Amino acid sequence: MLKVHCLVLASLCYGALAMPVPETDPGISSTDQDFAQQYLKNFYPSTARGKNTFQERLEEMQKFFRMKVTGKLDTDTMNMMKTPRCGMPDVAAFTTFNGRPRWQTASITYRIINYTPDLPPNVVDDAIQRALNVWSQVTPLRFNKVTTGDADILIQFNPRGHGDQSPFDGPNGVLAHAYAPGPRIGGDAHFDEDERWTNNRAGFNLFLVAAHEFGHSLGLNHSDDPQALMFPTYRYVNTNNFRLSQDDVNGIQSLYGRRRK
Ligand code: TQI
Ligand code: ZN
Repeated sequence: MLKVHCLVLASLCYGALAMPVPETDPGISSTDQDFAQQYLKNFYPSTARGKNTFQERLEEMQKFFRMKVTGKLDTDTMNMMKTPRCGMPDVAAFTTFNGRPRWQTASITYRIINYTPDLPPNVVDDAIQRALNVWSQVTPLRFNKVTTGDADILIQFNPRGHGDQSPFDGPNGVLAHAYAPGPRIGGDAHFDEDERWTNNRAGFNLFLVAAHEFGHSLGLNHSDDPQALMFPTYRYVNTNNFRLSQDDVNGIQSLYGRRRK
């Protein structure tokens, strides 16, 4: 009976805090738990899945330090938290491809080889142009559309196998892929025609996915900043006043510099 009572009390105490009851090894004191909670709030202010629970932040931290991701406050994790550290958050950041491939000219051509039947062609044209603008707004890069012959960035919509080494997989799963800057297939962006491409929050928003793919076409690999366009999970956001995250801006400017005023 006494034991049950203690449990109820303990959960009542935790209930008063912002985060749900953390799973914790028995050897860890409540002072240490408070310490851990404050540590995670300070250094993991936003998590990948965006719910910012104790467990999510703890998992982010364990991942960051390349520890076993248990989501539990174990002694190893507690020891890491007690290790003297810098006061800045453990920010996730952009990455580039190996060798930092990038376009050697600021003037880049693109060509839309074919169109998805999901949207009127002018809507596709517009989504692609806006997706490229996202990147040209913050760099010296300029994108010129061509309708015949070769181009740096060839854009196409296909289902399944489409002549490269990476066939698409039907609805969902892989939505699209793009190649890092380079000759021939380098820079090209392929969209899976088995997805439903839209201009809104239904299906997959072509502008958002294209903007992400063009990040790859320009030399950005994935970011582990959950707010970044280059973060590797799809998340619909309002596309009217779309803004790159600071991390995406830092990434693309590390390759091409800032926009000249
Ligand atoms: N396609 C992957 C992507 O573009 C393919 C891929 C994985 C890739 N790693 C890569 C391409 C490294 C270039 C470099 O990320 S996907 C999203 C997001 C995909 C995913 O279909 O999984 C978007 C395509 F971010 F939403 F998950 C577009 Cl926006
Ligand atoms: Zn990607």
